[in-house]
Amino acid sequence: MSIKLKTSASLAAALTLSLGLAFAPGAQAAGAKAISVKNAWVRWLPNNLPAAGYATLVNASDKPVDLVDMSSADYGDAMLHQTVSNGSSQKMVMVDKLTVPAHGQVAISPGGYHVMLENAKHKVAPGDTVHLTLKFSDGETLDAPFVVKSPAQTN
Ligand SMILES: [Cu+2]
Repeated sequence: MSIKLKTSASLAAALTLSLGLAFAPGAQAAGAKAISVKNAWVRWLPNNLPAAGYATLVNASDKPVDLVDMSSADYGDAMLHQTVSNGSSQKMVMVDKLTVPAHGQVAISPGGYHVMLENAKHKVAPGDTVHLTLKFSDGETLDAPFVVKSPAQTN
């Protein structure tokens, strides 16, 4: 009888332990960020002309997430623009939000979207790294490093 009790106590302890282990990865996933940034770079232009930031936003979660705001420690103004073709001419329009689809990605890339970077707060040159703070609709904030490239390094 005493042996049987001891066994069931061990079994209960083992069950508790395995449940604890089973829940651990879920807890980590809940704390992980939905959005990650890859291939982030800036096309630098001389003479204090506005620079353009490009990146791919990847959403690992099962819900769409919107990029809703951005700022930069290195530029006074950072705005999301879209290049729109209108027959033979092109113009830039402001973009209020950019949706990153669930388990998908969206490219901020030449000819489509760009982050307009104006009023550099200090001298920025090719080879530097600048930072953008990206804010998302799920409350997430990402500080993303962008590699600065000269026009000759890009296409
Ligand atoms: Cu622009």
